[in-house]
Amino acid sequence: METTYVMVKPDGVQRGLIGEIIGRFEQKGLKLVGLKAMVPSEEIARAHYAVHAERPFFPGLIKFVTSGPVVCMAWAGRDAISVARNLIGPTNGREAPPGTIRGDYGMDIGYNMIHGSDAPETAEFELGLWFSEGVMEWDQTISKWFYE
Ligand code: IDP
Ligand code: MG
Repeated sequence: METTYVMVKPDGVQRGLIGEIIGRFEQKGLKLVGLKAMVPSEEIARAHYAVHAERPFFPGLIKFVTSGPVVCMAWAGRDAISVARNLIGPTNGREAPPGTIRGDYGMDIGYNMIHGSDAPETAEFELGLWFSEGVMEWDQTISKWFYE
C-alpha cells in the first residue's frame, strides 16, 4: 500500500472542479486519508516546488499556487502514486489524453489544476510538508471489493 499527495491547485478551485476531481479518485478506488483546504504560504509553496527553484517559470508558479485556496489530499491504495499520476495525466493539458483530469479540463502547462507526487520519496516529503499532523488511519470496508 502506498499513500500519495494530491492537490487541487487554485485554478481548479476557482473553476469549481473540486468535486469532479475528488470524485475521480473516489470512484477509482483510492482511499481518502487526508483532506483540507488552505491558502498556501509562500514558504510551503517554495518548499513544495523546491526542485524547480532554478526554472524560469518558478516565480510565476509560486505566485500562482499561493494566489488562493488549494485542496490538499492524501490518497492511499496499491501503487497509489502511479495510479494517481495516471488519473491526472501529463503536465500540459493540451497534450494530455482525454479521460485524464488534465486532458479533460486543461488547456495549459502551468494552469493544470492538480498536483500529484511522482515517486515514493517525493510522496513522503510532500505528505510530511502538507500533512505534518499526519493522515487518517481507517478501515474502508468496501476496499475488499476493489482488490481480489
Ligand atoms: P507535474 O505537475 O506534471 O509533475 P512538473 O514538471 O513537476 O509537472 O512541474 C510542476 C508544475 O510546474 C506543473 O504542474 C506546472 O503547474 C508548472 N510548470 C511546469 N512546467 C512549466 C512551464 O514550462 N511553464 C509554466 N509552468 C510550468
Ligand atoms: Mg512534478
